[in-house]
Amino acid sequence: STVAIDNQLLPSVRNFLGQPKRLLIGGDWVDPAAGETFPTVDPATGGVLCQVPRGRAIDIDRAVHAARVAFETGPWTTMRPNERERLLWRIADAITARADEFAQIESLDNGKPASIAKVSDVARTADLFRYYAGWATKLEGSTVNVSMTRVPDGEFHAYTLREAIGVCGQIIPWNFPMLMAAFKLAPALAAGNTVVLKPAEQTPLTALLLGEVFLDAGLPPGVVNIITGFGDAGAALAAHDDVDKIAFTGSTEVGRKIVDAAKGNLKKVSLELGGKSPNIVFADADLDKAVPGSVNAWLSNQGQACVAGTRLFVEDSIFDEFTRAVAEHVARTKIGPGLDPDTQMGPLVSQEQLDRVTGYIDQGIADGARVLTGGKRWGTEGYFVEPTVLVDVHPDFSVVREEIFGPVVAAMPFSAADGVDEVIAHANDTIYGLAAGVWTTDLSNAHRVAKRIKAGSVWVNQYNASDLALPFGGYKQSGWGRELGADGIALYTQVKAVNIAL
Ligand code: TXE
Repeated sequence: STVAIDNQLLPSVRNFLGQPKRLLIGGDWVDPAAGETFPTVDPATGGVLCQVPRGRAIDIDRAVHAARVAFETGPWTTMRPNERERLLWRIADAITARADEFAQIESLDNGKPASIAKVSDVARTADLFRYYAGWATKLEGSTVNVSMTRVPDGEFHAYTLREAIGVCGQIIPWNFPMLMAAFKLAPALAAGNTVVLKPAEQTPLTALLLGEVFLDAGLPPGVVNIITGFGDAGAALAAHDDVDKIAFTGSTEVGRKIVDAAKGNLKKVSLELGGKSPNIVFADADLDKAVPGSVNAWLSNQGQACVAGTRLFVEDSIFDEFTRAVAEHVARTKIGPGLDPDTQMGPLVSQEQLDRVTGYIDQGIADGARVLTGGKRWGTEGYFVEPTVLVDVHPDFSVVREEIFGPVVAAMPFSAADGVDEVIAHANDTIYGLAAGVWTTDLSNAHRVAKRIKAGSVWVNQYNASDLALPFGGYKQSGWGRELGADGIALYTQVKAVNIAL
């Protein structure tokens, strides 16, 4: 079998894997123009799960055309907002009803434990559609007191309208394939946009299943189009002159290419990019919570999280004790295929990521880092890596400076003798600014650090517990714009000012 733990597969999943896959364009499942396919693999074994259509620029063009027609001719854009709201709820309910199926497919394609995918990725995807469904009926402008209108003189009545942007391109990464698609789809749809979605080549499957759900729920043709393929398809979408907005989550390197590609028609751009987030533990922290919490900070999702707290700063007086406890905690992690119900940590997504992550570990060791636990590939089959704790690292090491995107943390001691200046300087010494964690029982300390950290999200006495109502995005080279919450709606709407001479 190509699938680890084959006997765990749901019949619906087996059936889905066996069906031929197509692109979703204009409400129909169609073959790519050039007829090409590519394999998607189970990262627990390296075996091929199924073939997926390889969309090219020509298919992106067909999809953009379908999205344009859907945007300009309705019924999507002329539909009453409360009908759009109900449709988004139907989508969420269908996702919830098929949660086990989504979780298994996500697990097979990405490697993450299905048990976690179900309560996290799948549940939060449904939550997102419900959350943004509520926004559909609450997109309001304001009346504005216009006392400074000069020409012509007289009386004025002015107001703003919040309107959809139009055709939105959305390029999705492989670490949270379904959830990252939902981050972008739910607000775009609530605001009445139409979409061309390009999932990551490593993990195209849950997007295709979402396409089924959209059609079943009655989403009009062309409102969401799904083109599976590689970076060339993403590049064509980012450069397309009839796309009004491009949203991207992925590497900072490709983020820069998106900005360049978008220049042609100056489409709106939002970016959620890499990170190298600091997680700061003060000696007064509740260590029973800070140890598992700091492990979750960098090990969650096999370490493949843009927010991962991979620079662990620990106050010097507790450094040895704390890092030893972290190492003991992670050494107990149950590693295995995602479909095994006992698995706590699955494989990395691909051979490329396995090579990349083990390369970083080897470089760290060559630079002089000491391995407290882990340090190498796990097993001989699939793309597993041991959870790895590195100490004796210098701020110049690549393991401290660069995003590794695997289960690797670099721990460093700091002195709080003169307050928080030292640790703040180290924490902010990065090109990134996505997230940060602070562990302390001193309330003033917590607020002081939260204020001085240059990052889009700061977590105090917890790590990773975000909320769909809270804005999420990066300072510095971690991105442009904020997804989720009210800010997420702002990314998919534009404001029109109307000024009337009475
Ligand atoms: O990402 P890419 P990769 C980081 C992480 C990881 C590294 C490399 O450090 O190790 O990036 O991963 C599409 N124009 N993150 O190479 O290439 C691609 O098809 C338009 C952080 O897999 O950025 C996929 O759909 N699109 C991150 C998406 O971009 C292009 C999540 C992401 O792939 C394109 C993932 C192009 N020229 C990786 N080239 C996060 N922020 O969470 C590729 N793509």
